[in-house]
Amino acid sequence: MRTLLVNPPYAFSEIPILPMGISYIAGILEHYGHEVQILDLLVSRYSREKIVRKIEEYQPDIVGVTSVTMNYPIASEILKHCKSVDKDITTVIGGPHVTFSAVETLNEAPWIDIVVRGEGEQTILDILGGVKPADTKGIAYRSDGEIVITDGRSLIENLDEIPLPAKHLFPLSRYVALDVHASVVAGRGCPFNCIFCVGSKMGGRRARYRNPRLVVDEIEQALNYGFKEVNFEDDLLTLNHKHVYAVCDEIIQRGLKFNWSVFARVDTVNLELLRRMREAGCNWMLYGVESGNQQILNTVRKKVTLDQIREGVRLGKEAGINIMASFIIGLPGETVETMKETIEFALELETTWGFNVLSPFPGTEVREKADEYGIRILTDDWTQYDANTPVSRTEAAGPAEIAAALSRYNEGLMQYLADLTKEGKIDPAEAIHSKMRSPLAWTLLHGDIIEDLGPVESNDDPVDSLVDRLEGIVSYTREQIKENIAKWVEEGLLKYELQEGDLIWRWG
Ligand code: B12
Ligand code: SF4
Repeated sequence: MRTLLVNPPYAFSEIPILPMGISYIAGILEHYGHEVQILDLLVSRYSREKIVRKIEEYQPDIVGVTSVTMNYPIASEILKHCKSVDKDITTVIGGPHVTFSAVETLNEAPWIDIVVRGEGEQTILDILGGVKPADTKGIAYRSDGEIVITDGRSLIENLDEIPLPAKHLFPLSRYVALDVHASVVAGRGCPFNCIFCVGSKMGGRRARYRNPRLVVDEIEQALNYGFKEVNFEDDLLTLNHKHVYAVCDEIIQRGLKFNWSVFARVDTVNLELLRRMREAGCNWMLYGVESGNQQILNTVRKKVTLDQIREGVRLGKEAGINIMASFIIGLPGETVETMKETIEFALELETTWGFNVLSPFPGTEVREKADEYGIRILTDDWTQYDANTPVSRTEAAGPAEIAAALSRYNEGLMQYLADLTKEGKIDPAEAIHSKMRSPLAWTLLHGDIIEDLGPVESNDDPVDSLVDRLEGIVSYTREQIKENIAKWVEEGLLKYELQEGDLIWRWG
């Protein structure tokens, strides 16, 4: 049985990261001797032709795709294209969006055969192993035109039994050229249940942890691939201090020097822990702060106080870790006044901040009980559920008020960064944690520009020859292009060979 896993595209602004979900799925398939390939449409141009070509070449029995809400429509379209080439291919979709909208998905997309709900490692093995759908836990499928939802699958008890995610099956040089971090998951689950999040519903409310040695093995592997930074993708790495110390000690003992970042809650840290994290290389921590209004924090069940937030930020700074405070606007009870309080609070924290707009994703309590929370959902156009576009409103704050607040947040952040830069305290690019990692790499990858070049006339220097050609194609200065191309060639990310005197370039 051959499986093709497809990584669907989404916007550069959301940070193109090598996805952990299908890496884990690919890892377990490979481990159990199944043939598996990845078609990565995030770091290359998306086209129907490319999908068709891949299906014709590889002839998979199963195609699986992952998605979050905002790229569910394109993920579904990918499976539609696959089915149109070969109707016998079994099409499978997983990830947080479809986990909580399995029936809707199968109703609206007749080309999707199976929805995998929740963790997918054992489920995909069952599907490939020929277990009858009715006996396969954690899926939804059609039987005689009826949608069947099977029993839920228990969460994997011992995460160390799962093989390492198969990052090597992805086009790694492209991710390294983008200068994005490598993802590592040290544990799964979160005991909290904030009403706008499905994190704890996906990973469970009892957190499970991986052996720190395996975690750091995976980090070493990523560093060997050329990644320079790591982000722990755990919902809440800082929950279990013993585990965090063990991971940090392992990093320190092995003498690994790299920067890493985490998501955290302000009430799960103390100075000693943060200092150890800093010592082990943690240089950014993203706190889910959400709002500067206590009533809203209480309503969304954040279970922290404004004073705890102040203290958490202060401790992070004292430990020498850059803090990103993450806010959501448009939460239940939001008014023009509370949005003003939030910006004042963000400024008071004297740190960088990021802001999202509430996206009531399927499976969240705020969507399921929208009326109770005074939230009106304005659209089910999933492409707008990017958490930057207002798709819902409160009684007192609609899209116009939310958009106005967003631009005030933006201006406030820019002003704050400008002040710090003026005082020589920060490098602004570093300060925004450089969401825009390598836009040139993105332009080249996203447009398949290198692939489409064909033979490049060779002059004395291969790098110069490529720069000559690219100068007319991308809108960057010659210096910017040359600096990047030279670096990528040196790192082996971009390669060339001579064919009849011309250069043929490709990503390594
Ligand atoms: C790390 C993380 C990020 C990282 C990395 C994202 C990435 N693409 O890898 C960053 C910070 C970049 C990020 C960005 C965003 N994120 Co995010 N993120 C997470 C987080 C905390 C962990 C995800 C993770 O790596 N989990 C570990 C892996 C192993 O689990 P998994 O992906 O769920 O995969 C398993 C199953 O779902 C299933 N599965 C998944 N795909 C497939 C496919 C097949 C074929 C099969 C069989 C099974 C299967 O099997 C996998 C293994 O068990 C989750 C919270 C959570 N716990 O889910 C939020 C979460 C996924 N993010 C969310 C959101 C909203 C976003 C953004 C839109 C950000 C924003 N603007 O707010 C962007 C979207 C980018 C994108 N396309 O993914 C939401 C998604 C909700 C939704 N329904 O859309 C979540 C659930 C948090 C929340 N708010 O509730 N995110
Ligand atoms: S927002 Fe963070 S703390 Fe709240 S449920 Fe989600 S992962 Fe847990």
